[in-house]
Order: sequence, then C-alpha cells, then structure tokens
Amino acid sequence: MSNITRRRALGVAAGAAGAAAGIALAGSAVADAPRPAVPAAGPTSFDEVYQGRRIKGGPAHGGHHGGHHGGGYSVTIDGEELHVMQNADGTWISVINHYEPVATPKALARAAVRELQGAPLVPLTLS
Ligand SMILES: [Cu+2]
Repeated sequence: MSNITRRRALGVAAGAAGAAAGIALAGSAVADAPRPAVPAAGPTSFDEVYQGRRIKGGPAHGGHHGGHHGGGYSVTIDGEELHVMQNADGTWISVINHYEPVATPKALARAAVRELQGAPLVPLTLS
C-alpha cells in the first residue's frame, strides 16, 4: 500500500468514526429534549377547516362526555366528539392517536383528521 493510499484509508476511517460520534450526540440531544411545556392558562379554543374537515375544540359544557378526562376540554370532528385525554405531562392523546402524544388539542384534532383519511369519526360507544 502506498503512503497516499494508506493516508486516504485512515482519513476515511476517521471520518466514519466522526460521523458515528455525531449521530450518537444527536441521539442523546433528542432524548434529553424537554417535553412540550404545559400551557399555564390551558389550551385555547379553535375552530377551523382542516383537510376538508371541521375541527373544533374548546371548554366542554357537560353533555355526553363533559370532558370528564379531557381536563374539561372537548374536541369534535364534523360535529362528532373525538375522545381526548390529557396526559400528566400536559401532552394530549385521542382514541385515534393513542401512541402519539401532541402538545395541543388542535394538533391532536389535525392528527386525527390525517389518520381518518376522510372516513367519518364513529362515536365511541361506552357501555
Ligand atoms: Cu371519555
């Protein structure tokens, strides 16, 4: 092996090691990232059309669910209630997005709309 080739080989190896270290650092940065902050005054109301669906959210006013575990907050998609729950860390999940906590009920409603892909929201039947 000539000196030039050998130097190149070492350079490539060092570069690869550096890249691996960079990935490891990036991974730990993600793991240490703070969770979404809990809004001090609670989530704000919203009312918009997202991907052709009417999504609304706001303080619950009794009724079927009454926000019993949504922190007093209810979300609807085309008028049908989306079962939402607020986690202890302030993030939100819905019956449609169990495993993808999001920062706000609005983000949750949008995620549900994307997940539904145009299908109607079937009301959750509680026995
Ligand atoms: Cu419920």
